[in-house]
Amino acid sequence: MTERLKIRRIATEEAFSIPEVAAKLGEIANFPSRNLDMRLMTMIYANPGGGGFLDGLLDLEQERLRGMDEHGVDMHLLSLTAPGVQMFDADTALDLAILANDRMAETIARHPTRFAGLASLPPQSPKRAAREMERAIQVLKLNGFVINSHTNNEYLDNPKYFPILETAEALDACIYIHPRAASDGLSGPMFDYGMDSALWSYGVEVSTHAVRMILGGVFDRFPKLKICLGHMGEAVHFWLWRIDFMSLRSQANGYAPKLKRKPSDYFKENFVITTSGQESHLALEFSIKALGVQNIMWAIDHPYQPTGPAVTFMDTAPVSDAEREMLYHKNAERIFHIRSA
Ligand code: 1DF
Ligand code: MN
Repeated sequence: MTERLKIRRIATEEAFSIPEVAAKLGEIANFPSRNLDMRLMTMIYANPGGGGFLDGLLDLEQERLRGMDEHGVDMHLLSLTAPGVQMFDADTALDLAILANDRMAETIARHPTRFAGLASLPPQSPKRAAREMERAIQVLKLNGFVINSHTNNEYLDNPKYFPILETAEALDACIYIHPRAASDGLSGPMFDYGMDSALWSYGVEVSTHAVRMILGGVFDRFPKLKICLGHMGEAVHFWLWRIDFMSLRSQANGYAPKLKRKPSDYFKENFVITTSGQESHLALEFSIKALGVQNIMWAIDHPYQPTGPAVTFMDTAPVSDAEREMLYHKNAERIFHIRSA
């Protein structure tokens, strides 16, 4: 192992899949569609080489653990890779979420110091999703939830999803809103130049999702709800001053419900962020100043991002030792209820 700082490293946006989900995504990828997720799905699930990612997604206990050891990564907080079960019909989505959650829990049970996990759920059926959420936390002892942004072009400010938000709040379990490609209404200009996925559309999609939830009053209704955003908060905090200012006008015009607080207050209290796939010290420094170091967690985004540079990024970040401990593991332990080592 390369000489590294001795510190517990918990990586918080680490993707995996199971063969059953991969096979179903392969079927979908073969349908003709203009949905923006299709390019990535075809590359990974309907391509003999799996786009170079499928092996890494399906492997939990071989190369993944070896790579973690090599780079001093103690734990992966696992999540079923995007788009999760959100492109399936409701019954398939529920069945596959349950299967993926069970598999993840079995893996965690075999390696309780190496893995923790965010449970999947089928937003397509919010009431059944809520029951699986309770099982995931209370029976499987998982650590929170992942939702891969929109479902059939709808967002979590839609009241049909309130059973999911209410359940997450009641369980004190954070929902990680992970990207998928931009919904149909946002996707038009994203088909060119490779803008369809992580390069641009993922951030537009998830930042839009977060702003919809804030402006729609979700956090007045669920004041203890915690949402996690990857990719350095999808840059939402860069916009807070402008959103605060402009939201006064949109509320006065009756375009948006009257909020109890400023949009920025909700972002600072109801959101936490991770550094996945955004290895810029400048962006990290800004985020610490804007949001407080207690709200930021380290992530790699395995297998889509390489581990070594993600570790070097945080090992060399211009922060104090105490701040590095928070970024690398203490915040994740608190927010995702991971036992401290
Ligand atoms: C990619 C990036 C794919 C992220 C992902 O899941 C993903 C990519 C399908 O680079 O194609 O989770 N990401 O979070 O940045
Ligand atoms: Mn990711």
